This record gives sequence, structure tokens and C-alpha cells, in this order.
Amino acid sequence: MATELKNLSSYDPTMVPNGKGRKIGIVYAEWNENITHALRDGAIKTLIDNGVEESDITVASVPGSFELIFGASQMVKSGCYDAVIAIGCVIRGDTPHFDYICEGVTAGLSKLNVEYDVPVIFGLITTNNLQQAEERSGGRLGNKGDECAVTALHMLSQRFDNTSSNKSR
Ligand code: RBF
Repeated sequence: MATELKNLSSYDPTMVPNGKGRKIGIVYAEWNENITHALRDGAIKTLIDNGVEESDITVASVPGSFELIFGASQMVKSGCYDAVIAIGCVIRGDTPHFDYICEGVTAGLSKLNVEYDVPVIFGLITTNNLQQAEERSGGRLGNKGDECAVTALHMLSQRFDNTSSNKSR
């Protein structure tokens, strides 16, 4: 499985861009809180470990993953953040809700990434069962919250334009 082959949780700290001065918004869903709180805390710790000031991290909660779209959208549009991390956990149940929520959140967060100049990091865990979610929120397969933090810092360290200051690389 892809996540078993690539696991940023065992990242090399010397390779993570320093986040000093960066302002990060984190929005997380309370649904499956045992999982999302661990993801949230992992993201916060990793940001701080890599130079982000605690006072530069704003954390907001929403009831369920579907509300991540609105929460992330509000954070992006506020202009207060260099990057926004959206964290949720959807576990497959007996109804098609899983698919609707996953597709909705993916489409909503993708749209934000295209329409605004603030990277929105996709921290939505989508699993078949609770065990798979636990493995990815501080268990056998690391903590995807940590990985979201590392990803945010990488995105902020990149230049995506072609101005003169970017041509030396
Ligand atoms: N939200 C989650 O974050 N994870 C879930 O696994 C999840 N499962 C849901 C299953 C059903 C049947 C329903 C009705 C909602 C579920 N939600 C879940 C909540 C959803 O993201 C949202 O908060 C609500 O639909 C209200 O907009």
C-alpha cells in the first residue's frame, strides 16, 4: 500500500525547511476525535520542532470532516496564514456516506488550492476501519499529522514562479 512505502513521519529533521516566522492555520474535525486529536497534536509538535512559533499557530475545530471545507476556506480567505492544514478522519461504514464525504472534502480543498495563493494541506485520513486510522495517527505507520506539518513547510520553501530571483537553481 502506498502509505506503507512512503512514510514522512520518519523525516530527517535536517531536511525540513525552517518555519520561523511562518503563520499556520490548522482546522481539524471532531468526528473520530481519538484519531484527529492525535493528528492535530502531531502537526503542532512538528511545526514547533521545526521553528514555527507556538503563537503563530492557530487551531480551530469543526464538527465533522465535511466542515473542513468551510473551515479551511475561512482560514485561507482571512489572509492571516501562510499555509492551512486540514485534518479529519473518515472511516468506511455501512452507508455510502464515506464516499460522499471523502469526495466532497477532496474537491473542496482542491478548489481552494487552485483558487487561492495559500497551500492547503490534505490531512484527511480515509480508512476502512479504526485500526488503519490508529496505525496512521501515531501507530505503526507514523503520524500523518506530522507529515502534514512537514509538507506545509516544504510548500512554503518552494518558489513556483520564474522570476529572476528564481533562475539560479
Ligand atoms: N465525519 C467525519 O469526519 N468522519 C466520518 O467518518 C463521518 N461519518 C459520517 C457518517 C454519517 C452517516 C454521517 C451522517 C456523517 C458523518 N460524518 C463524518 C460527519 C460529516 O463530516 C458532517 O459533519 C455531517 O454530515 C454534517 O455536515
